[in-house]
Amino acid sequence: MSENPAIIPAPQQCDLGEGSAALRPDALLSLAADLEPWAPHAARLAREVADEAPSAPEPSETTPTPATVAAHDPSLPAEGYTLDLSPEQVRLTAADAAGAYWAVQTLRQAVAGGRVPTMRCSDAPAYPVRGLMLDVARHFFGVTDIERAIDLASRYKLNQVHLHLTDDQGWRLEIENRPLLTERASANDVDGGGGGFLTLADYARLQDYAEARHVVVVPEVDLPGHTHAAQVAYPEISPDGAEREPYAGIEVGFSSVHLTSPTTWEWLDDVVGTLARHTRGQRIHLGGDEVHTLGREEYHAFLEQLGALASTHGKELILWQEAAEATLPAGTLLQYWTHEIDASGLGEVARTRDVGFIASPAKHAYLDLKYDDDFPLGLTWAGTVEVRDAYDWEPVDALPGIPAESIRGVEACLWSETLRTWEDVATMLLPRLPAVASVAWGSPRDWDTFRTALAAHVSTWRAANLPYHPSPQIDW
Ligand code: TNX
Repeated sequence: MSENPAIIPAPQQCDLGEGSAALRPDALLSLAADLEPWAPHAARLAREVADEAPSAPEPSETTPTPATVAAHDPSLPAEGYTLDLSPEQVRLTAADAAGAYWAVQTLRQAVAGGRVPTMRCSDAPAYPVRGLMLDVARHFFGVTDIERAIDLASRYKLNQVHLHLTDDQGWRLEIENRPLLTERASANDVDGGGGGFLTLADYARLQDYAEARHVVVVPEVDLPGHTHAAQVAYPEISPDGAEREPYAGIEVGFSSVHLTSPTTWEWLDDVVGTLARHTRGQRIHLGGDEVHTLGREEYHAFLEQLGALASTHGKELILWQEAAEATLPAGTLLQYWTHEIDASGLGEVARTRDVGFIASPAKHAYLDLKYDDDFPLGLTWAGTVEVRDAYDWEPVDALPGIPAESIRGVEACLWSETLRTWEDVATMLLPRLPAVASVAWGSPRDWDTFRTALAAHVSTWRAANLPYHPSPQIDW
Protein backbone atom coordinates (compact mmCIF):
# COMPACT_ATOMS: atom_id res chain seq x y z
CA MET A 1 0.00 0.00 0.00
CA SER A 2 1.21 3.49 -0.74
CA GLU A 3 0.87 6.34 1.70
CA ASN A 4 -2.64 7.85 1.98
CA PRO A 5 -3.11 10.75 -0.41
CA ALA A 6 -4.08 13.96 1.44
CA ILE A 7 -7.64 14.32 0.22
CA ILE A 8 -9.98 16.58 2.20
CA PRO A 9 -12.86 15.96 2.58
CA ALA A 10 -11.87 12.30 2.66
CA PRO A 11 -13.77 10.37 -0.04
CA GLN A 12 -16.43 7.90 1.04
CA GLN A 13 -14.25 5.13 -0.31
CA CYS A 14 -10.74 5.00 -1.70
CA ASP A 15 -8.69 1.85 -2.24
CA LEU A 16 -5.00 2.33 -2.80
CA GLY A 17 -3.04 0.08 -5.09
CA GLU A 18 0.71 -0.39 -5.49
CA GLY A 19 2.90 2.44 -6.63
CA SER A 20 2.14 5.66 -8.40
CA ALA A 21 2.15 7.12 -11.87
CA ALA A 22 3.32 10.39 -13.35
CA LEU A 23 0.27 12.52 -14.12
CA ARG A 24 1.42 14.42 -17.14
CA PRO A 25 -0.15 17.64 -18.38
CA ASP A 26 -1.05 15.92 -21.66
CA ALA A 27 -3.19 13.39 -19.77
CA LEU A 28 -4.97 16.21 -17.93
CA LEU A 29 -5.54 18.07 -21.18
CA SER A 30 -7.02 15.03 -22.80
CA LEU A 31 -9.24 14.55 -19.75
CA ALA A 32 -10.30 18.20 -20.09
CA ALA A 33 -11.27 17.61 -23.72
CA ASP A 34 -13.49 14.69 -22.66
CA LEU A 35 -15.09 16.81 -19.92
CA GLU A 36 -15.66 19.92 -22.01
CA PRO A 37 -19.03 19.01 -23.58
CA TRP A 38 -20.81 18.11 -20.34
CA ALA A 39 -18.74 19.55 -17.49
CA PRO A 40 -17.02 22.70 -18.79
CA HIS A 41 -16.05 24.02 -15.35
CA ALA A 42 -14.41 20.71 -14.49
CA ALA A 43 -12.61 20.89 -17.85
CA ARG A 44 -11.27 24.35 -16.99
CA LEU A 45 -10.11 23.15 -13.59
CA ALA A 46 -8.34 20.17 -15.20
CA ARG A 47 -6.49 22.61 -17.48
CA GLU A 48 -5.52 24.68 -14.43
CA VAL A 49 -4.20 21.57 -12.71
CA ALA A 50 -2.20 20.80 -15.88
CA ASP A 51 -0.65 24.28 -15.60
CA GLU A 52 0.16 23.74 -11.92
CA ALA A 53 1.68 20.29 -12.48
CA PRO A 54 5.48 20.33 -12.43
CA SER A 55 6.84 19.59 -15.88
CA ALA A 56 6.95 15.83 -16.09
CA PRO A 57 9.20 13.71 -18.29
CA GLU A 58 8.44 13.65 -22.00
CA PRO A 59 6.34 10.68 -23.05
CA SER A 60 8.59 7.80 -24.04
CA GLU A 61 8.17 4.20 -25.01
CA THR A 62 8.53 3.12 -21.40
CA THR A 63 6.08 5.67 -20.00
CA PRO A 64 3.11 5.72 -22.35
CA THR A 65 0.47 8.38 -21.89
CA PRO A 66 -2.29 6.85 -19.79
CA ALA A 67 -5.64 6.46 -21.49
CA THR A 68 -8.13 9.01 -20.20
CA VAL A 69 -11.87 8.62 -19.89
CA ALA A 70 -14.34 11.13 -18.51
CA ALA A 71 -17.83 9.69 -18.67
CA HIS A 72 -21.18 11.02 -17.58
CA ASP A 73 -23.01 8.40 -15.50
CA PRO A 74 -26.41 9.60 -14.29
CA SER A 75 -26.86 6.43 -12.25
CA LEU A 76 -24.39 7.74 -9.64
CA PRO A 77 -25.74 9.72 -6.65
CA ALA A 78 -26.04 13.51 -7.13
CA GLU A 79 -22.64 15.24 -7.18
CA GLY A 80 -21.03 11.81 -6.97
CA TYR A 81 -18.07 10.55 -8.95
CA THR A 82 -15.59 7.71 -9.31
CA LEU A 83 -11.90 8.03 -10.07
CA ASP A 84 -9.71 5.19 -11.21
CA LEU A 85 -6.05 6.10 -11.41
CA SER A 86 -3.26 3.83 -12.51
CA PRO A 87 -0.20 4.04 -14.75
CA GLU A 88 -2.39 2.81 -17.60
CA GLN A 89 -5.42 5.06 -17.18
CA VAL A 90 -7.08 8.08 -15.66
CA ARG A 91 -10.75 7.22 -15.60
CA LEU A 92 -13.37 9.56 -14.21
CA THR A 93 -17.11 9.04 -14.10
CA ALA A 94 -19.56 11.50 -12.57
CA ALA A 95 -23.27 11.84 -11.96
CA ASP A 96 -23.37 15.42 -13.19
CA ALA A 97 -21.18 18.43 -13.92
CA ALA A 98 -20.76 19.18 -10.20
CA GLY A 99 -19.60 15.62 -9.53
CA ALA A 100 -17.04 15.96 -12.33
CA TYR A 101 -15.81 19.19 -10.76
CA TRP A 102 -15.40 17.57 -7.35
CA ALA A 103 -13.60 14.66 -9.01
CA VAL A 104 -11.05 17.05 -10.51
CA GLN A 105 -10.64 18.74 -7.09
CA THR A 106 -9.83 15.29 -5.70
CA LEU A 107 -7.41 14.63 -8.53
CA ARG A 108 -5.74 17.99 -7.89
CA GLN A 109 -5.21 17.10 -4.22
CA ALA A 110 -4.03 13.59 -5.07
CA VAL A 111 -1.27 14.89 -7.34
CA ALA A 112 1.80 15.18 -5.18
CA GLY A 113 4.97 16.22 -6.99
CA GLY A 114 3.38 15.42 -10.36
CA ARG A 115 2.57 11.82 -9.45
CA VAL A 116 -0.72 10.23 -8.53
CA PRO A 117 -1.09 7.10 -6.45
CA THR A 118 -2.69 4.08 -7.99
CA MET A 119 -6.14 4.26 -6.49
CA ARG A 120 -9.81 3.72 -7.05
CA CYS A 121 -12.26 6.07 -5.31
CA SER A 122 -15.99 6.21 -5.23
CA ASP A 123 -17.41 9.30 -3.63
CA ALA A 124 -20.54 11.40 -3.11
CA PRO A 125 -21.65 13.94 -0.50
CA ALA A 126 -23.89 13.00 2.40
CA TYR A 127 -25.65 16.40 2.39
CA PRO A 128 -26.90 18.38 -0.61
CA VAL A 129 -26.32 21.74 1.14
CA ARG A 130 -22.72 22.42 2.18
CA GLY A 131 -22.07 26.02 2.99
CA LEU A 132 -19.82 28.77 4.18
CA MET A 133 -21.45 31.94 5.54
CA LEU A 134 -19.49 35.16 5.42
CA ASP A 135 -20.68 38.23 7.36
CA VAL A 136 -19.91 41.24 5.16
CA ALA A 137 -22.08 43.53 7.31
CA ARG A 138 -20.14 43.93 10.57
CA HIS A 139 -17.04 44.57 8.50
CA PHE A 140 -17.34 44.85 4.76
CA PHE A 141 -15.53 42.44 2.43
CA GLY A 142 -15.76 43.23 -1.27
CA VAL A 143 -15.69 41.27 -4.53
CA THR A 144 -12.03 40.20 -4.34
CA ASP A 145 -12.30 38.83 -0.82
CA ILE A 146 -15.62 37.14 -1.47
CA GLU A 147 -14.10 35.50 -4.57
CA ARG A 148 -11.26 34.21 -2.41
CA ALA A 149 -13.80 32.77 0.02
CA ILE A 150 -15.67 31.11 -2.87
CA ASP A 151 -12.40 29.58 -4.08
CA LEU A 152 -11.60 28.17 -0.70
CA ALA A 153 -15.12 26.79 -0.26
CA SER A 154 -15.05 25.02 -3.61
CA ARG A 155 -11.58 23.54 -3.00
CA TYR A 156 -13.15 21.73 -0.07
CA LYS A 157 -16.27 20.75 -2.04
CA LEU A 158 -18.65 23.19 -0.39
CA ASN A 159 -21.40 24.19 -2.82
CA GLN A 160 -22.94 27.24 -1.13
CA VAL A 161 -21.61 30.63 -0.07
CA HIS A 162 -24.09 32.52 2.08
CA LEU A 163 -23.52 36.25 2.30
CA HIS A 164 -24.85 37.96 5.44
CA LEU A 165 -25.45 41.27 3.66
CA THR A 166 -27.24 43.42 6.20
CA ASP A 167 -27.07 44.05 9.91
CA ASP A 168 -27.36 46.87 12.43
CA GLN A 169 -24.00 48.29 11.40
CA GLY A 170 -24.34 48.38 7.62
CA TRP A 171 -26.33 47.59 4.47
CA ARG A 172 -24.18 45.98 1.76
CA LEU A 173 -26.28 45.43 -1.38
CA GLU A 174 -27.77 47.85 -3.85
CA ILE A 175 -31.59 47.58 -3.85
CA GLU A 176 -33.79 48.73 -6.73
CA ASN A 177 -35.96 51.76 -5.82
CA ARG A 178 -34.21 52.19 -2.46
CA PRO A 179 -31.03 54.17 -3.15
CA LEU A 180 -30.71 55.46 0.41
CA LEU A 181 -29.85 51.99 1.72
CA THR A 182 -26.45 52.19 0.08
CA GLU A 183 -26.13 56.01 0.12
CA ARG A 184 -26.78 56.40 3.84
CA ALA A 185 -26.42 53.00 5.45
CA SER A 186 -23.34 51.39 3.94
CA ALA A 187 -20.50 53.74 4.98
CA ASN A 188 -20.13 52.33 8.50
CA ASP A 189 -18.92 49.20 10.27
CA VAL A 190 -18.22 47.86 13.77
CA ASP A 191 -15.29 50.24 14.15
CA GLY A 192 -17.19 53.21 12.74
CA GLY A 193 -15.05 52.68 9.63
CA GLY A 194 -15.77 53.23 5.95
CA GLY A 195 -17.82 50.11 5.18
CA GLY A 196 -18.84 49.61 1.57
CA PHE A 197 -21.40 47.77 -0.54
CA LEU A 198 -21.89 45.56 -3.58
CA THR A 199 -23.62 46.96 -6.63
CA LEU A 200 -26.01 44.65 -8.44
CA ALA A 201 -23.34 44.35 -11.13
CA ASP A 202 -20.85 43.19 -8.47
CA TYR A 203 -23.43 40.73 -7.26
CA ALA A 204 -23.90 39.34 -10.79
CA ARG A 205 -20.14 39.02 -11.21
CA LEU A 206 -19.84 37.13 -7.92
CA GLN A 207 -22.52 34.72 -9.04
CA ASP A 208 -20.64 34.13 -12.32
CA TYR A 209 -17.51 33.40 -10.33
CA ALA A 210 -19.36 31.07 -7.97
CA GLU A 211 -21.20 29.26 -10.77
CA ALA A 212 -17.89 28.50 -12.46
CA ARG A 213 -16.91 26.66 -9.26
CA HIS A 214 -20.23 24.88 -8.70
CA VAL A 215 -21.07 27.13 -5.78
CA VAL A 216 -24.45 28.80 -5.35
CA VAL A 217 -24.66 32.22 -3.70
CA VAL A 218 -27.35 32.61 -1.03
CA PRO A 219 -27.92 36.25 -0.08
CA GLU A 220 -29.19 37.09 3.39
CA VAL A 221 -31.11 40.18 4.38
CA ASP A 222 -31.71 39.82 8.10
CA LEU A 223 -35.32 40.62 9.16
CA PRO A 224 -37.17 41.87 11.13
CA GLY A 225 -34.31 42.46 13.60
CA HIS A 226 -30.67 43.38 12.89
CA THR A 227 -32.14 46.28 10.89
CA HIS A 228 -30.77 49.40 12.54
CA ALA A 229 -28.82 50.39 9.40
CA ALA A 230 -31.93 50.01 7.22
CA GLN A 231 -33.74 52.38 9.59
CA VAL A 232 -30.91 54.91 9.39
CA ALA A 233 -31.64 55.04 5.65
CA TYR A 234 -35.45 54.80 5.87
CA PRO A 235 -36.64 55.88 9.34
CA GLU A 236 -40.24 55.51 8.16
CA ILE A 237 -39.94 51.69 8.38
CA SER A 238 -39.04 51.90 12.08
CA PRO A 239 -41.53 51.44 14.93
CA ASP A 240 -41.27 55.10 16.04
CA GLY A 241 -40.40 56.78 12.73
CA ALA A 242 -37.48 58.64 14.36
CA GLU A 243 -34.18 59.49 12.65
CA ARG A 244 -31.23 57.34 13.72
CA GLU A 245 -27.45 57.59 13.77
CA PRO A 246 -25.26 54.74 12.46
CA TYR A 247 -24.43 52.06 15.03
CA ALA A 248 -20.86 50.84 15.51
CA GLY A 249 -21.18 48.51 18.50
CA ILE A 250 -21.60 44.73 18.62
CA GLU A 251 -24.77 44.34 20.71
CA VAL A 252 -27.56 42.32 19.08
CA GLY A 253 -31.33 42.05 19.39
CA PHE A 254 -32.29 45.70 19.91
CA SER A 255 -33.65 46.66 16.48
CA SER A 256 -36.77 45.73 14.57
CA VAL A 257 -38.68 47.24 11.69
CA HIS A 258 -42.32 48.25 12.19
CA LEU A 259 -43.96 44.88 11.65
CA THR A 260 -47.30 45.79 10.16
CA SER A 261 -47.17 49.22 8.52
CA PRO A 262 -47.87 49.41 4.75
CA THR A 263 -44.72 51.54 4.45
CA THR A 264 -42.63 48.66 5.81
CA TRP A 265 -44.28 46.17 3.47
CA GLU A 266 -43.71 48.34 0.39
CA TRP A 267 -40.07 48.58 1.39
CA LEU A 268 -39.94 44.80 1.97
CA ASP A 269 -41.41 44.19 -1.46
CA ASP A 270 -38.56 46.20 -3.02
CA VAL A 271 -35.94 44.41 -0.94
CA VAL A 272 -37.23 40.86 -1.36
CA GLY A 273 -38.11 41.55 -5.01
CA THR A 274 -34.59 42.78 -5.78
CA LEU A 275 -33.02 39.80 -4.04
CA ALA A 276 -35.29 37.39 -5.88
CA ARG A 277 -34.77 38.96 -9.32
CA HIS A 278 -31.00 39.06 -9.01
CA THR A 279 -30.34 35.75 -7.28
CA ARG A 280 -29.88 32.77 -9.59
CA GLY A 281 -30.15 30.11 -6.90
CA GLN A 282 -33.46 28.81 -5.71
CA ARG A 283 -33.12 30.13 -2.14
CA ILE A 284 -32.77 33.40 -0.29
CA HIS A 285 -32.11 33.78 3.44
CA LEU A 286 -34.25 36.28 5.31
CA GLY A 287 -32.79 35.99 8.80
CA GLY A 288 -35.37 35.85 11.57
CA ASP A 289 -32.84 35.65 14.43
CA GLU A 290 -32.46 37.48 17.71
CA VAL A 291 -35.38 39.87 17.88
CA HIS A 292 -35.43 40.35 21.62
CA THR A 293 -37.92 43.23 21.53
CA LEU A 294 -40.86 41.32 19.99
CA GLY A 295 -43.71 39.18 21.27
CA ARG A 296 -44.08 35.68 19.87
CA GLU A 297 -47.33 36.21 18.03
CA GLU A 298 -46.40 39.40 16.24
CA TYR A 299 -43.06 37.83 15.29
CA HIS A 300 -44.77 34.74 13.85
CA ALA A 301 -47.34 36.83 11.98
CA PHE A 302 -44.52 38.87 10.42
CA LEU A 303 -42.63 35.76 9.30
CA GLU A 304 -45.74 34.20 7.82
CA GLN A 305 -46.34 37.30 5.71
CA LEU A 306 -42.65 37.40 4.79
CA GLY A 307 -42.80 33.75 3.71
CA ALA A 308 -45.76 34.52 1.46
CA LEU A 309 -43.85 37.48 -0.02
CA ALA A 310 -40.83 35.31 -0.83
CA SER A 311 -43.13 32.77 -2.49
CA THR A 312 -44.76 35.52 -4.56
CA HIS A 313 -41.30 36.41 -5.82
CA GLY A 314 -40.64 32.76 -6.65
CA LYS A 315 -37.99 31.90 -4.05
CA GLU A 316 -37.66 29.39 -1.27
CA LEU A 317 -36.51 30.47 2.15
CA ILE A 318 -33.79 29.83 4.65
CA LEU A 319 -34.33 31.28 8.15
CA TRP A 320 -32.48 31.01 11.43
CA GLN A 321 -33.83 28.47 13.92
CA GLU A 322 -35.87 31.02 15.92
CA ALA A 323 -38.40 31.06 13.05
CA ALA A 324 -39.19 27.33 13.42
CA GLU A 325 -42.59 27.61 15.04
CA ALA A 326 -44.09 30.02 12.52
CA THR A 327 -46.07 28.50 9.64
CA LEU A 328 -43.59 28.73 6.81
CA PRO A 329 -43.74 27.90 3.08
CA ALA A 330 -43.16 24.25 2.19
CA GLY A 331 -39.50 23.45 1.69
CA THR A 332 -38.18 26.18 4.00
CA LEU A 333 -34.81 25.37 5.56
CA LEU A 334 -34.16 26.32 9.17
CA GLN A 335 -30.60 27.02 10.19
CA TYR A 336 -29.78 25.68 13.65
CA TRP A 337 -27.06 27.68 15.40
CA THR A 338 -27.41 27.64 19.18
CA HIS A 339 -28.36 25.44 22.11
CA GLU A 340 -28.74 28.59 24.22
CA ILE A 341 -32.31 29.22 23.16
CA ASP A 342 -35.02 26.64 23.80
CA ALA A 343 -34.66 24.10 21.00
CA SER A 344 -36.93 21.44 22.48
CA GLY A 345 -39.69 22.07 19.92
CA LEU A 346 -37.49 21.61 16.84
CA GLY A 347 -37.87 17.83 16.65
CA GLU A 348 -41.64 18.19 16.57
CA VAL A 349 -41.39 20.87 13.89
CA ALA A 350 -39.15 18.57 11.83
CA ARG A 351 -41.61 15.69 12.12
CA THR A 352 -44.81 17.60 11.42
CA ARG A 353 -43.90 20.32 8.91
CA ASP A 354 -42.39 20.34 5.44
CA VAL A 355 -39.13 21.96 6.54
CA GLY A 356 -35.51 20.86 6.59
CA PHE A 357 -32.55 21.86 8.74
CA ILE A 358 -29.06 23.16 8.14
CA ALA A 359 -26.62 22.37 10.93
CA SER A 360 -24.45 25.28 12.09
CA PRO A 361 -24.05 24.52 15.79
CA ALA A 362 -21.87 27.32 17.17
CA LYS A 363 -19.68 25.00 19.26
CA HIS A 364 -18.47 23.26 16.09
CA ALA A 365 -19.30 25.39 13.07
CA TYR A 366 -18.94 29.04 14.20
CA LEU A 367 -15.52 29.77 12.83
CA ASP A 368 -15.63 33.29 14.27
CA LEU A 369 -15.16 31.77 17.73
CA LYS A 370 -11.58 31.79 19.05
CA TYR A 371 -9.37 28.71 18.62
CA ASP A 372 -8.41 29.06 22.29
CA ASP A 373 -8.84 31.69 24.98
CA ASP A 374 -5.61 33.46 24.07
CA PHE A 375 -6.33 33.78 20.36
CA PRO A 376 -6.29 37.46 19.32
CA LEU A 377 -9.27 37.28 16.94
CA GLY A 378 -12.79 36.08 17.53
CA LEU A 379 -15.56 35.81 20.09
CA THR A 380 -16.14 33.27 22.89
CA TRP A 381 -19.88 33.41 23.62
CA ALA A 382 -20.30 29.67 22.88
CA GLY A 383 -16.80 28.69 24.00
CA THR A 384 -13.74 28.15 21.82
CA VAL A 385 -13.49 25.99 18.69
CA GLU A 386 -10.20 24.15 18.13
CA VAL A 387 -9.63 22.19 14.91
CA ARG A 388 -10.79 18.96 16.47
CA ASP A 389 -14.03 20.57 17.72
CA ALA A 390 -14.74 21.61 14.13
CA TYR A 391 -13.96 18.09 12.86
CA ASP A 392 -15.25 15.56 15.38
CA TRP A 393 -19.03 15.94 15.40
CA GLU A 394 -22.13 14.56 13.77
CA PRO A 395 -25.05 16.79 12.76
CA VAL A 396 -27.61 14.32 14.12
CA ASP A 397 -26.02 14.40 17.57
CA ALA A 398 -25.56 18.17 17.58
CA LEU A 399 -29.16 19.02 16.63
CA PRO A 400 -31.50 18.18 19.51
CA GLY A 401 -34.23 15.72 18.59
CA ILE A 402 -34.13 16.41 14.86
CA PRO A 403 -34.40 13.22 12.79
CA ALA A 404 -31.47 12.53 10.47
CA GLU A 405 -33.64 12.67 7.35
CA SER A 406 -34.61 16.29 8.11
CA ILE A 407 -30.99 17.42 8.08
CA ARG A 408 -30.26 18.74 4.60
CA GLY A 409 -26.97 20.43 5.16
CA VAL A 410 -24.08 21.77 7.18
CA GLU A 411 -22.78 25.32 7.08
CA ALA A 412 -19.74 26.93 8.66
CA CYS A 413 -20.41 30.54 9.75
CA LEU A 414 -17.93 33.35 9.90
CA TRP A 415 -19.26 36.46 11.65
CA SER A 416 -17.01 39.46 11.34
CA GLU A 417 -17.33 41.59 14.48
CA THR A 418 -13.60 41.10 15.15
CA LEU A 419 -12.39 40.43 11.59
CA ARG A 420 -11.13 43.38 9.60
CA THR A 421 -8.99 42.04 6.76
CA TRP A 422 -8.84 39.08 4.39
CA GLU A 423 -5.86 37.82 6.43
CA ASP A 424 -8.10 37.75 9.53
CA VAL A 425 -10.75 35.83 7.59
CA ALA A 426 -8.29 33.27 6.19
CA THR A 427 -6.70 32.73 9.60
CA MET A 428 -10.10 31.85 11.05
CA LEU A 429 -10.99 29.56 8.12
CA LEU A 430 -7.72 27.68 7.92
CA PRO A 431 -7.48 25.03 9.11
CA ARG A 432 -11.04 24.82 10.46
CA LEU A 433 -12.99 25.15 7.19
CA PRO A 434 -11.60 21.85 5.84
CA ALA A 435 -12.71 20.28 9.15
CA VAL A 436 -16.33 21.45 8.87
CA ALA A 437 -16.26 20.61 5.14
CA SER A 438 -15.43 17.00 6.12
CA VAL A 439 -18.56 16.90 8.29
CA ALA A 440 -20.62 18.49 5.51
CA TRP A 441 -19.40 15.93 2.96
CA GLY A 442 -20.07 13.16 5.48
CA SER A 443 -16.51 11.81 5.15
CA PRO A 444 -15.61 8.72 7.14
CA ARG A 445 -14.00 10.49 10.09
CA ASP A 446 -10.53 9.60 11.31
CA TRP A 447 -8.72 12.28 13.28
CA ASP A 448 -5.18 11.01 12.68
CA THR A 449 -5.63 10.70 8.93
CA PHE A 450 -7.22 14.14 8.85
CA ARG A 451 -4.42 15.81 10.86
CA THR A 452 -1.81 14.32 8.56
CA ALA A 453 -3.72 15.41 5.47
CA LEU A 454 -4.14 18.95 6.84
CA ALA A 455 -0.41 19.31 7.37
CA ALA A 456 0.11 18.28 3.74
CA HIS A 457 -2.27 21.05 2.57
CA VAL A 458 -0.08 23.83 3.95
CA SER A 459 2.01 23.96 0.78
CA THR A 460 -1.10 24.65 -1.29
CA TRP A 461 -2.19 27.41 1.12
CA ARG A 462 1.26 28.95 0.94
CA ALA A 463 1.22 28.79 -2.84
CA ALA A 464 -2.13 30.62 -2.82
CA ASN A 465 -0.87 33.18 -0.28
CA LEU A 466 -3.38 32.06 2.32
CA PRO A 467 -2.50 32.66 5.96
CA TYR A 468 -3.54 29.94 8.43
CA HIS A 469 -3.46 29.38 12.17
CA PRO A 470 -0.73 26.84 13.11
CA SER A 471 -2.94 25.08 15.64
CA PRO A 472 -0.96 23.03 18.18
CA GLN A 473 -3.27 20.10 17.45
CA ILE A 474 -1.57 19.53 14.09
CA ASP A 475 2.04 18.42 13.41
CA TRP A 476 2.83 21.02 10.81
C1 TNX B 1 -25.00 35.17 16.85
S1 TNX B 1 -25.96 33.46 14.70
C2 TNX B 1 -25.61 35.88 15.83
C3 TNX B 1 -24.83 36.93 15.13
C4 TNX B 1 -23.49 37.15 15.78
C5 TNX B 1 -22.87 35.82 16.13
C6 TNX B 1 -21.47 35.93 16.68
C7 TNX B 1 -27.03 34.41 14.66
C8 TNX B 1 -28.18 33.97 13.94
N1 TNX B 1 -26.84 35.58 15.30
O1 TNX B 1 -25.59 38.11 15.09
O2 TNX B 1 -22.69 37.83 14.88
O3 TNX B 1 -23.67 35.16 17.07
O4 TNX B 1 -20.88 34.67 16.86
